[in-house]
Amino acid sequence: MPKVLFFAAALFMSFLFAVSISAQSGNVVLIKEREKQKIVINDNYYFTYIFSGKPKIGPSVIRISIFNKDGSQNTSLEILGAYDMPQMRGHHSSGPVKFQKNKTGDYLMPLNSVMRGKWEILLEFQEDGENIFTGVININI
Ligand SMILES: [Cu+2]
Repeated sequence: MPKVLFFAAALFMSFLFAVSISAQSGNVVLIKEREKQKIVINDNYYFTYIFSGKPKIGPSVIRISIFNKDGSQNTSLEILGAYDMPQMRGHHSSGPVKFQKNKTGDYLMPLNSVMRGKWEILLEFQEDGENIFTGVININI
């Protein structure tokens, strides 16, 4: 029974996330910057990302570092992530996952790519519970 509840909750959460993303789909930024390049969140913050190794089938990790405009590190924001294959949407969806902060203040999310092809990673940055930036990174496995 708890397992059923868990799945129901997970489904509901992914539904909510999908709704919240699509409601502002006009504002989803296509992130073209590559690993380690600066990506502007707003006037106050920017971030960089890096993968643990080359994208390939199997588990990996995306690591994000957030910076204030003066270049100092910021650890006060929250990041939600979700990944999926756009050509078979929903089949390997991770659902929304909260990035976990590590000791050095970077934000981590595990990825698990189970097939070759195009994958998208959706990122939502929040400040005090409010969405301040939504972006998508496309990768080829
Ligand atoms: Cu697939």
